[in-house]
Formats: sequence, structure tokens, C-alpha cells
Amino acid sequence: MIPESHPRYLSLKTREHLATCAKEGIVSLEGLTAHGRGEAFDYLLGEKSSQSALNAEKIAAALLLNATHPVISVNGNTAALAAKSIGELQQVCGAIVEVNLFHRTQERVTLITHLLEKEGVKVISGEVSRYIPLDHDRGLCHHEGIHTADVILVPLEDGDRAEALVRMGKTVIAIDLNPLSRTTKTCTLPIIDEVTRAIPNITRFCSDINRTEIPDIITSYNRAEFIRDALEYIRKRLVDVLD
Ligand code: PTJ
Repeated sequence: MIPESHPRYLSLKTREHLATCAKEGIVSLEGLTAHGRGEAFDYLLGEKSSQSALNAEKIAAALLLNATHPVISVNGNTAALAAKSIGELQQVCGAIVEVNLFHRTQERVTLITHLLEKEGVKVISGEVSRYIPLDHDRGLCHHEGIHTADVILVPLEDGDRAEALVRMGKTVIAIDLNPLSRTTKTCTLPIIDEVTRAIPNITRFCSDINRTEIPDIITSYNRAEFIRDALEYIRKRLVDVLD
């Protein structure tokens, strides 16, 4: 039992929830270690959305609204942490939601799909094929989902697939707390923020955005700036601690 008075209550509750989801098979054991890496970066980033991350989230909203075939790719960690908010984002941007796993088994796909559906998400189903040129199972996807997507949101991605999707000509929006990851460095738009903050922020921007602003928003950004901002933010925090 974690006391609410504990200074790290939220973090401990999240860990407890992910451990439960791992026991149920929703989150992979590797997903628990990936969460630990994310937590470490979030600690360095002050555990809040920076202005730079909010700017990226607004651009992500504009890209999703402007897309002809937007897709949200969901893995075990993302489903465990953010199933309900994925449903809310799907409502406002009309994206197809597809379960795409690194540690893929049919049992996990089914468990994650059920969790998402319980929270109101409509999940694409049917046959998958190796449409993404990768020799691991993240290459398997739906023809009318990731294969056809023009804009794809990929929370907690691995670098291989982000790279492959960019090579396929897709606009890849990544949510990844690690400003140095291959995903962050190779995607089209990096959102360096925690997934449970990032997705509701994108949803809010989708609702608030003035449609006439979209063309300007989606043509005037530079991936490297978001990486620089995050690293500079961390540097300043570290220097301030020492002062
Ligand atoms: O469910 P599966 O089988 O598809 O597996 C999912 C994992 C996450 C295990 C798989 O995609 C993986 O191995 O990912 P990586 O390569 O460890 O990358 C995950 C990235 O997400 C790392 O850079 C972490 O820093 C980051 N991350 C972890 N937790 C969060 C996060 N970013 C945003 N929000 C988080 N909560």
C-alpha cells in the first residue's frame, strides 16, 4: 500500500500499475525497463511539459488534423498508461488506432485491443502483413492502418521503425522523453514529453486550433530545435542545482 503522503506518490502508483499490467501480459517485461529510462529523463526534464514540448504538441495537432489518413500506433506501455486519452484524441482528430508491438504475440495484441476498446477506442482489426521493411515483428501492420498512413503518431517508439516509416515517406510524430534517442533524432517531429501529458495536450490543441492557422503551423518547424531546447533545459536545471 503506497501512502498518498509519499512525495513520489504518482510515480510509485504508475510503477505499481505498470507492474500489474506486466503480470497481465499487457506490458512486456522489457517495457518496464523502458519506463525506467523514461522516468530518468522525465526527472531531468522537471516532470512537466516545457514550452518547447507544448509547441511541438500544437504542431502535432495541426499535422493530425491536416492529414488525410492519420494513424496512432499503440504499444503495451502506451495502452497501459494512456488508453483513455488515446480514445479522446481519436475522437477529435479521427485517427485510426493500430496496435503495433515489438514483442508481438497474438495474445498481447488481443489483451491490448480489449483494454483500448474498454476505454472507448476504436481499434483497427484484420490481417497484418510485413509492409514495413524490418526483420522484427514491428514490421507487421494493417494495410488500411500504418501502411496507408500519411501522418503517424508513435509514442515510445524504437528507432528502427521510426527510421523505416520516415523512409517510407510518412510524417512521423514521436513521443519520447529521451532527447538523444534514435527515434527523436530520425522522426519528423519529436515531442520530448511524457506520454500521459503529451496526448491530452495534443487533444486540447486539436480542439482549440484555428483551422486557418494550420498551413503556417505545419510548415514552420525544425526538429533539431526541439532537441536543442530539451538538452538546454536539462543543462540549465543541472547548473541551477549546483548553484
Ligand atoms: O509493447 P511492446 O512489445 O511494443 O514494447 C514496447 C517497448 C517500449 C518495450 C519498446 O517499444 C522498446 O523497447 O522501446 P525503447 O527502444 O526502449 O524506447 C522507448 C523510449 O520511450 C525510450 O527512449 C524511453 O526513454 C521512452 N519512454 C519511456 N517511458 C516513457 C517514454 N517516453 C514518453 N513517456 C513515457 N512514459
